[in-house]
Amino acid sequence: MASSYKMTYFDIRGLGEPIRYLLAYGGIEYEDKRIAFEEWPAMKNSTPYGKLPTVEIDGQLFHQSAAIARYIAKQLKLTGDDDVEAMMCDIVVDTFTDLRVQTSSWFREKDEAIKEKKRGPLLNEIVPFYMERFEKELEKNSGNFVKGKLTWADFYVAAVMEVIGDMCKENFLEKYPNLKALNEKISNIPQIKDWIQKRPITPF
Ligand SMILES: N[C@@H](CCC(=O)N[C@@H](CS)C(=O)NCC(=O)O)C(=O)O
Repeated sequence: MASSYKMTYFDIRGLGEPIRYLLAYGGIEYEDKRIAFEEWPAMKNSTPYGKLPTVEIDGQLFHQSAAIARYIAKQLKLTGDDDVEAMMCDIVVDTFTDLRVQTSSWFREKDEAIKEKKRGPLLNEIVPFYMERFEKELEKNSGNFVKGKLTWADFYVAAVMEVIGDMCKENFLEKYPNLKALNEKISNIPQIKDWIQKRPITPF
């Protein structure tokens, strides 16, 4: 296990929160550096691909949130029991990312008229398309995504689902009981509960 972690991200939960959840779960100490949006333009070019989060592990700088989360999950034995289960975790995270990308692209739309026009299809077609399928996966796997086992896919979805709900100003959890139960299960893990209580309050 590495000995020093420094995460740099904006002062939001966003793509950083699954990483923060996993670090909290593992009891891994880290520096949670949050930069203001105004600081970002001057800093962007100093990051590997002009995006955050980045995580410095024992002095080495990494980017891509899912790769970082997967690495930490491996250290914590949260990638399932074999390569197939590890792939199943990736499939959940990548599929959830397909949904997340659509919601955040809608969220960032600057033209209010276009945004309003796209809100209906997003909430009434795209989100249910994914959520209904996630519900079935959870049902089939006794409440977790992969073979009834706790994996990083559960942490990832629990954290990011709240974020996309906040972006859309919709409480998705009320509509999808299996996802709600998963979210509660993860939120009630003592280390996560402790983190949620002390983390900065952010809009998403
Ligand atoms: N695939 C990347 C996406 C990173 C990403 O899009 N980060 C956004 C914040 S959530 C960002 O850095 N935006 C600032 C910019 O693009 O200038 C990851 O998962 O880390």
